[in-house]
Amino acid sequence: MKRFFLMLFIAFAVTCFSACGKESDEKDEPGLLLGFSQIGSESAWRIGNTQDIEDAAEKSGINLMFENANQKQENQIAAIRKFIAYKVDVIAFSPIVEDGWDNVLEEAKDAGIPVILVDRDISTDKKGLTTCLIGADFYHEGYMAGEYLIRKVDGLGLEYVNIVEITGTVNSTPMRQRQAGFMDAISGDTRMTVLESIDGDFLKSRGAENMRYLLQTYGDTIDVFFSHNDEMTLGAIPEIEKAGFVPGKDMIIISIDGGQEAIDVLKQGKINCIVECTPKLGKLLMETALKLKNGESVMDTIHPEEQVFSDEMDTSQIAPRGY
Ligand code: GZL
Repeated sequence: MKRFFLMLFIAFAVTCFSACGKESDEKDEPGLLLGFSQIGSESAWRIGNTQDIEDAAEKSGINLMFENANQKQENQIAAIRKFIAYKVDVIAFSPIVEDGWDNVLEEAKDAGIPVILVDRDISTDKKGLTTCLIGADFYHEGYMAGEYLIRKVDGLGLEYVNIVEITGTVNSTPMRQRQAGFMDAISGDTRMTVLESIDGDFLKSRGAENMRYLLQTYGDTIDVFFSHNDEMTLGAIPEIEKAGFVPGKDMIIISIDGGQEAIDVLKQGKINCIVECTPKLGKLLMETALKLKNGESVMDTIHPEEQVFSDEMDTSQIAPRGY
């Protein structure tokens, strides 16, 4: 009988230890660690993008190491090196400009850490530095802006229009491609003249400053204002009003992003068209990071769905934007 109880105790002890072993293994099995370098907080779009990525990481149980570069490329490069040192599973970042990433991305490649581009692209001759780009088709955004302008000019029966453009950060993907798409869309239309294109760096303050300069230079000859993002548009509109012009009437205003503040101004008739550029890339990013960690293949480029909001529709029906 004693032997029976001894065997029972041994069996019980073995079970406990193996279960503890499993529990401690499970505790030791960490979730995916994702390092993300964000450009900064320059716009409602960027702030919405950050929030969406943080929410998506929490929902998917992914550990997010987040670094805000405060609009400096050198801070993004330092963040990527930090992620390499921490041996994260996946690196993701939104490159503030397209050039200057080869060295640090070679280091990530040598460390065997896959890199996902979020929002913006890089320019490189080297192969295999990144696995995937998750972001808008900026060329198509610019092209849709140009197509809207052609429809608007047709509808107003205008024989010619003078255009001013305030661009986003020079050498950034959205700046390059939005400008290319817009200019390609209007290039065959002899009614269109671009008076000047000026860098606003996606900043509200620069939108105001540049519009002051353009109004002082071209005055009431400006018929159209094409802006690469809502922040600059919202900075420019008070300057247009101070100069005695009615935005959306005396000047056709076309913007890009589609944040709530700008949509509300569209509803007031002070902006004529906003091409959507969704900041909600978090879910796509987490899905892609998990696929890479599991050794699954991913698409080279993932473009989210986007639409155009304009005075051609009943703008009162536009749903809350969430950013
Ligand atoms: C576009 C994004 C741009 C936004 C701006 O995807 O990179 O940067 O249009 C933001 O508002 O600053």
